[in-house]
Amino acid sequence: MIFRQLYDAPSSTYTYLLADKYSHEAILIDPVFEQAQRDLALLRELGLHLKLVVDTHAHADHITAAWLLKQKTGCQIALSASAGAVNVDLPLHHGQHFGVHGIILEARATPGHTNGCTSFVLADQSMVFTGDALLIRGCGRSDFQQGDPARLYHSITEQLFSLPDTCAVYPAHDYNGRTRSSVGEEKRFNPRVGGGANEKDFVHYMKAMQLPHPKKIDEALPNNLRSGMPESGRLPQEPDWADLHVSFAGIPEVEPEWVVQNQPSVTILDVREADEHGEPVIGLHNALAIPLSELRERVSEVPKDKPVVTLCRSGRRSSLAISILKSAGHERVANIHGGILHWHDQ
Ligand SMILES: N[C@@H](CCC(=O)N[C@@H](CS)C(=O)NCC(=O)O)C(=O)O
Ligand SMILES: [Fe+2]
Repeated sequence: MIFRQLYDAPSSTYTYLLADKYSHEAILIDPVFEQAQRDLALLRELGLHLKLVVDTHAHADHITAAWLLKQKTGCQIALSASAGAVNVDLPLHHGQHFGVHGIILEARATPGHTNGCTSFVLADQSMVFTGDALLIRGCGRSDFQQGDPARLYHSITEQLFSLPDTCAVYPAHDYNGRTRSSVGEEKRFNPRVGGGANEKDFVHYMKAMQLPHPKKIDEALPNNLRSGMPESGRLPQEPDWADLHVSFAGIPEVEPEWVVQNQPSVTILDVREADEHGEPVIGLHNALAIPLSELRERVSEVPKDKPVVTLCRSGRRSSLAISILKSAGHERVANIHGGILHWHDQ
């Protein structure tokens, strides 16, 4: 299985990518709206097809990217039926097995943080995605969204602690940068529910906690009850001057083929050194040549009337040119993906 743990720093949320290495079908668990472009870039670069997005619950602290990713890829949206959200293609019930070709997850209802909270157990029980039911050395709060500490206690001890001790625990958040735990570890060391704590111990602990409400709760909840569809029903605005994609490295890129067809409407900035200009680039007219080593000093020579696309031999140095141009106030910029090597291939 291909597995990645991705992080959204503003909400401390983990998104998980699970994909089958043979069928290339992929699942995303708990994707974050603002990170959809990053997730799509990773899928594209790994050659994966997103078939399913699934949230562990209706989050109160960030907006899910489920709807947005569906618009971009045609994937299906899964969520617990108890969450009561719309735009869900696959309403999940306790005990249900679901997934994609080569990856099967079991849905276990683990309410208590919210009443729709569901954990997802990988078929061989080597991993569990616990959402906010069980966090690393913690657990989700139970003071809003139909939260109920006694219910959460039973969810954790009966549905999660019954998994093998070796089962890796992957939560939806960690506020201290911890990435994974295991069922055995949490049974022993979880300060709220581990070490033989009984329901009373746990409930008193949870009731004594005083946490400020999540900053984005008023925006997040109504959006998440639409699976992340904005109230307007419209997709977020994206740059439309080019057929642009942003790489997982965060670099806006265009394909050489697009540049060949759109040369008059862009400035092509060739950042190779002077001694590299021997071989002509087939089909390239009127590039502005400024070597990368001189670009910071000479950036005012780059006209601002047109978008700028940057070029070098392999597309590496030209990607650094993008950040130099951006710091100089250029907004419409893109790297030519793969540089001259890829240009000649295309
Ligand atoms: N400071 C965070 C709030 C985080 C928060 O309340 N997180 C919820 C999960 S949605 C929780 O259960 N936290 C448990 C804890 O902090 O112990 C924000 O504003 O978003
Ligand atoms: Fe939550």
